[in-house]
Amino acid sequence: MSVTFRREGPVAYVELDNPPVNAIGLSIRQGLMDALDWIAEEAHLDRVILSGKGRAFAAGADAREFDAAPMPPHLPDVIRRMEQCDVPWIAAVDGVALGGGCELVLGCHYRIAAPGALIGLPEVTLGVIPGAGGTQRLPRLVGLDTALQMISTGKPVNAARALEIGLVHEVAEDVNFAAEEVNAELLTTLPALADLPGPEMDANAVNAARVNASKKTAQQIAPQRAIDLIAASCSEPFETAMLKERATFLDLRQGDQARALRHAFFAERAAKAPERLKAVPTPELTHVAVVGGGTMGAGIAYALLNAGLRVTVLETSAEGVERAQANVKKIIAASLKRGLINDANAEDRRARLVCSDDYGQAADAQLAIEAAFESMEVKKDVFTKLQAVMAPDAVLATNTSYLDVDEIAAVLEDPTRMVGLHFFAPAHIMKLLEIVNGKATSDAALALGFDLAKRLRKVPVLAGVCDGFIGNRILARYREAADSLLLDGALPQDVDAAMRGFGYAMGPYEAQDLSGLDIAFANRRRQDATRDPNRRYVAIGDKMVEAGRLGRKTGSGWYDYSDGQTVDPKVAEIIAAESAVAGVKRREIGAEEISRTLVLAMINEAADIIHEGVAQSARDVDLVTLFGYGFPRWRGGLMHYADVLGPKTVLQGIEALSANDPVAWTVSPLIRDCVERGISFAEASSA
Ligand code: 3H9
Repeated sequence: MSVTFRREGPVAYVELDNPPVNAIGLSIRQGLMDALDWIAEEAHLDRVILSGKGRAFAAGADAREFDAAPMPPHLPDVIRRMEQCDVPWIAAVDGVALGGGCELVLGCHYRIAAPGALIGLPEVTLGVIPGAGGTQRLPRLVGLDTALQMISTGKPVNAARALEIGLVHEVAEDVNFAAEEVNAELLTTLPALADLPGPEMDANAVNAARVNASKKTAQQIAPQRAIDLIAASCSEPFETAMLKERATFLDLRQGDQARALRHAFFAERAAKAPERLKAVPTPELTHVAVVGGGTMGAGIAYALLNAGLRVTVLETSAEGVERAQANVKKIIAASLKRGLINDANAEDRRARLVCSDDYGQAADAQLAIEAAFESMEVKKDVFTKLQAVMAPDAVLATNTSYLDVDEIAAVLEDPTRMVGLHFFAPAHIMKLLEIVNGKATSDAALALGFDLAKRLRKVPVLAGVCDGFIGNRILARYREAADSLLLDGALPQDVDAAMRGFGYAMGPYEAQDLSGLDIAFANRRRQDATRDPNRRYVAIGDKMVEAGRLGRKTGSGWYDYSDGQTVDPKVAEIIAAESAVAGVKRREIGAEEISRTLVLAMINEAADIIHEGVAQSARDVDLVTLFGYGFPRWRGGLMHYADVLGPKTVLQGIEALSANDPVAWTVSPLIRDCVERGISFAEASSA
């Protein structure tokens, strides 16, 4: 039974019971209808108290049902019946009341929240709009401006704010007790929100919401459609607007954006340790050593401190120790300033931090994460020292982005204890953690990596060893293909604009200016010895570095930064000179061709990565591109997008490009396989 109901005297208790978060699927909707039928038959009830069993009131409509045809009874009808019930309903909200859960609350006549409750309409984050009256009842209750803000951003409010805006009548520790105490006479006077007049129109507020949505959620349909409907609440009768809301909800639900956002939502939640690792015993993590207190090491250290762990940051000199200490404390201070932690939290984090040049301090750590300079010699030296002081079963992890984990592990007496833990900067914010499975890596070391990811609330993705693992290997191909377009006729600003148009927050050249052109330069030098001599090599990036244009840190890179970010004609000169050297006749390249070429380059590389077993699945590539590389979430991740295009279209696109450059555009066997078998990339890699 997903809904239970009983009475005690004049009080009926209706409880949602669909673990873990009371997602509102068919069984809850039907259960509520059954409860309504039962209430209609019961005499002398003066209230119905609606609550959720477990940690949530209700997490909203069950999004797993969104791929199938809607099944009656529909939620808007359930809520309308609650609202029109002869007996007043009281929402007793403990935990989250989101989406359809919040709409149930709005259908109640009286609303109470526990102090820790979170109430909101986050539907736009799933590419839909509130579809059970949220766009009509919320503005009637809290006013146009607040409703616009809450629904178009999808951000929920806490109990205190809910009280302030009038979303709930009261906040109480014991919501059920408070509901029993509400004055029975008062209850009979409370209106159904549907019967209230709509809010006064305020065109400025509506426009402001539109501008904000087009900035924060550019190209996304749902926020704009939600704003239309909220605006309609000012002028249209409730029932008419409800029909529009329903039609819009159903239309969006089956669209590409909603499918992509649902995919991202469920993929994130499915990112867990593989089944075989679940049974592997792991030590309880209490103390972690981090080697290197630079930007990356300090970010990792802070993430560990945030998760309640004791952290020792190891450096090689007294100055290094001082710098590490300052770097971590800077992050603590910034978090304090942003209100993410309070003074006591900050103090507690400082108390669990030790920075030292004595490796002996790491002796009782269960795990060490090396985040030292990206040099094989340096890394080998670090692990030799760690091995000398740490327990033989402690796990040793490297945060290398490109170096061979197996070669690093070879320095250890027991290479099975080595795993790659590839964090992304800033490590305390970015959610992705690539867990790199070396040739010798034991299941125990991998399992500890997954434990750590859970503890840090990161999205873990298992990766095999190769140059760049999953994410940086795709990134390298993206950049290579972009450089090739520069040589053929595009300019950095064209490429950046095209990729922003595709949905990235910034283009590849703007991103390189942020991280520094010297990093990619160093990688290209490392790859010089192994690069296929037949592969087209574009030296524009090298020329930029030679000209001292390393990006923002030197005041110029692909752009000039002396006065904001501006296009610098010198860059076009460097590029044109390289085209001339290569004997290339430059041509106009439009935005559509740029984004199509770059996305196909990434898809082809990712297909190889899956084919080689470096990534376990298309879904894992989606997670990496979404949570580490800024791929637009509303496109669902790189391989989800590839499936939207379809393997056949992908193949045709790559074959067309390969006619001019067969070496860089060798079609991945996975793509041919999918086309031949008539299956999607998701299907090909989920077996
Ligand atoms: C909607 O309501 C439309 C209506 O307006 C119109 C209707 C007509 N559906 O996140 P967690 C699963 S649209 C299905 O790990 P937490 C989740 O997959 C909906 N399943 O826990 C996971 O499953 P598993 C609007 C859902 O404590 C498990 O529950 N609502 C749903 O970190 C635990 O989830 C939203 O957008 C769902 N709606 O966070 C809210 N929600 O164990 C979406 C959760 O198999 N949900 N699951 O991996 C959330 O934001 C978070 O899940 C929540 C809990 C804050 C609730």
